[in-house]
Amino acid sequence: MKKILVVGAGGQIGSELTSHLRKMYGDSNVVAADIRRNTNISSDGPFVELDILEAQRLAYIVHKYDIDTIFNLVALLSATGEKNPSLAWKINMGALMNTLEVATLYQCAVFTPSSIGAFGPTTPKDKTPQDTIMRPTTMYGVCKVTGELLADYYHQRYNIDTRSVRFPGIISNVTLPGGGTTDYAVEIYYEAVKSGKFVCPIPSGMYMDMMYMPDALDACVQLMEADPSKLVHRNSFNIASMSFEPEMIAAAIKKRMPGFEMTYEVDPVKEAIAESWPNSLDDTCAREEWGWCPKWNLETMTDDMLKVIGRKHKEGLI
Ligand code: AKB
Repeated sequence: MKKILVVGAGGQIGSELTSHLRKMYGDSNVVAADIRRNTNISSDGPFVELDILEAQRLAYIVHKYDIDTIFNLVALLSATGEKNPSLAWKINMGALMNTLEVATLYQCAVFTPSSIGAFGPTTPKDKTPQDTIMRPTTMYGVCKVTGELLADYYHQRYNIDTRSVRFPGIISNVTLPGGGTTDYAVEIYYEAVKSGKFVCPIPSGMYMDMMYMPDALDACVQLMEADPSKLVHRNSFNIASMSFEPEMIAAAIKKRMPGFEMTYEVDPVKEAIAESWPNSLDDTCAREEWGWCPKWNLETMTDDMLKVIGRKHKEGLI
């Protein structure tokens, strides 16, 4: 990767991935693109306004900046997708198709994330294997499975270097997620710091895979830098670092903030989505094929999240 374009750079993953890549590859070599200007990512490197559904503008930007790698992070997430399935299909698939077409024109490598949402209720729930039943029941999941197949198709048919991971819920402290089923695992830290209380939309006992942002960023870079001859799979790899249910994250916070209290007001849409997803993934293939090895767990992540969000709160930033 020498000249990188991050599309959807203003989002939860995009904003941190852009800074991470700029530190590794140089500010001027990482172009951030988003539908609207975002001061966090436009101040220390090139920024372009881009609606990814405009394929010609995407092609113009790739050509202008001599891009060799595109990270496509544009997506409507699972809960929002269920509110407006046709819009989710239009944006999620439109973004990917345009990325793949432009990548074919300019011979770019492409990273586009899949998700635990690619699985469904008939998938084995625990230690979900890499290659298994994928019959999702959400529009988000339908887009993710279609996306995996499309990215593999462009690799086989046009020799485009497409690679991807199935992200779990990503927990971070820079940009808030929006519209996901796993968002509660971010919101709980903010509410703990701001009010000492949290109303959880996910029922007790509902396990989902989660990951701290630094591990997610490492996964993106490590996979895109991996030796292609070692990759048996491409689109997309199971990756995992921790799996927990709401009581466990609440207990980790309570250990550090004894006054913290969590109650439940379950959101039936999120409950149904979470119920259809795996409890935990088996990431053996990612470990064997490109050396995936997460560093964070629930305890170390909770220490860091409360420290960073606590500091932001003291400074009046949240
Ligand atoms: C969501 O909850 O929709 C996302 C995901 C797991 O892909 N965070």
